[in-house]
Amino acid sequence: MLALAVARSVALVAAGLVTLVAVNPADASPTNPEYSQNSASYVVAGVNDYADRNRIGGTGAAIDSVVNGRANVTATPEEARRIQRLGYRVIRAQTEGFPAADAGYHDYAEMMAELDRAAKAHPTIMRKLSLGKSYEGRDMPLIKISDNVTEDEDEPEVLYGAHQHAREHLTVEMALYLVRLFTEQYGKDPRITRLVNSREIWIVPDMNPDGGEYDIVGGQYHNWRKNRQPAGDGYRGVDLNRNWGYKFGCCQGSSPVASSETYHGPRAFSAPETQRLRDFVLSRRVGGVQQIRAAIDFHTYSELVLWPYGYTERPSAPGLGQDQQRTFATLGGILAKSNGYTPEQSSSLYITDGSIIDWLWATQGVWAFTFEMYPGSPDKGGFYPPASVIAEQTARNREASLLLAEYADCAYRVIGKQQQYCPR
Ligand code: CXA
Ligand code: CA
Ligand code: CA
Ligand code: CA
Ligand code: ZN
Repeated sequence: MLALAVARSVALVAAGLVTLVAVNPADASPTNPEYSQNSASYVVAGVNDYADRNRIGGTGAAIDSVVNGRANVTATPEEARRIQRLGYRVIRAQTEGFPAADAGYHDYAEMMAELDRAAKAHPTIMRKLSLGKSYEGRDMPLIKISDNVTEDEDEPEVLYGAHQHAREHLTVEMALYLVRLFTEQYGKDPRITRLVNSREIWIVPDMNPDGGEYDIVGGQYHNWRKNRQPAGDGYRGVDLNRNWGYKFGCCQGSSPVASSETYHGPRAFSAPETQRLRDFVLSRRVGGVQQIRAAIDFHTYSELVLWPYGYTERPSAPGLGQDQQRTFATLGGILAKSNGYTPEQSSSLYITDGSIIDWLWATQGVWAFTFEMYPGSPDKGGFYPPASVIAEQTARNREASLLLAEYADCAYRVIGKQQQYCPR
């Protein structure tokens, strides 16, 4: 991103725009409150000379490029009106969806349509439900896949979650892949059929629909991570993966500062989105027994399989004895072997407090993993790999996702302690 910004500045200098203070949308800090106020892309026609460019720049809008008398600008609605009052024709540029080159990704509307289509095509094994609404009022879809899907059978339940972090769009594709895998291969692939018959599979494809839509507004990326709730001091966004209620804000693994990328919010579960998923998970306690036994929370990027705890470097800690730690590490190793990721305790990456996996394990006893998906390094696209990698990089987690569902009956099997811990 830095390299791109430099290249663009050079282009601006070459175009004679040196006197403009052009804010490149790529460098506009995502935590700059001015920028956060719904800037969008516009095309301004009739931009022929230096004076035109300066008049437009003088409104506060950022000129991103000028080609054949048309300027592409990033502007707030007020700045766009100012340009119009100067007598220019202002056209709202692409305002919806991913940049054209990445159209293979699903924006929120496309994701919902895909889920509706799948539910309609497989009504006996799939239901599309809702966790409730995000801060901005978007429905947060919840998918259940199982035979006898309208019944609550006494079967191990598994949870796959995606997109706590707005810019990690590949994770939504991962969730959609799992929906297609379990529905389309049912009755065809015996392994999938067995899992759908003997498990209750929950998929949350979009934990952060507001952040995800904001990240692609105007058909360009904004490098946004958090949700879109006002955070104080004119800033927006709580880091959802620091807002969970176990050891919240305990250990310098998150920030109390509203502008921070890892702002944990004023209190645990202050974000509507974490509240929604928390309430759903708590609703899966039946007779005091949590039905969800295993979970993967998908993120990008770094190609890692991570397990609790994130808040401490100690391998064992309250609620995580030696057998539990060995089970996490062994199962994590098995999953990582299947996808080629690196397995490690989450805190060996860096300390995090208030993450979902710490909460799922410590308070609900769920064998919870974070997967950091493709790419392994920033030079392969970072948070924005091209849509051409979607098929391969989601299928890459087929085996790990199935293994997790299979081990959900008794994860202790991986250390040979099923008799002791899962008597029947
Ligand atoms: C992570 C996730 C869960 C527990 C510990 C660490 C990594 C994750 C994060 O910081 O929340 N990394 S990411 N996806 O780049 O934000
Ligand atoms: Ca069932
Ligand atoms: Ca059940
Ligand atoms: Ca069944
Ligand atoms: Zn993430």
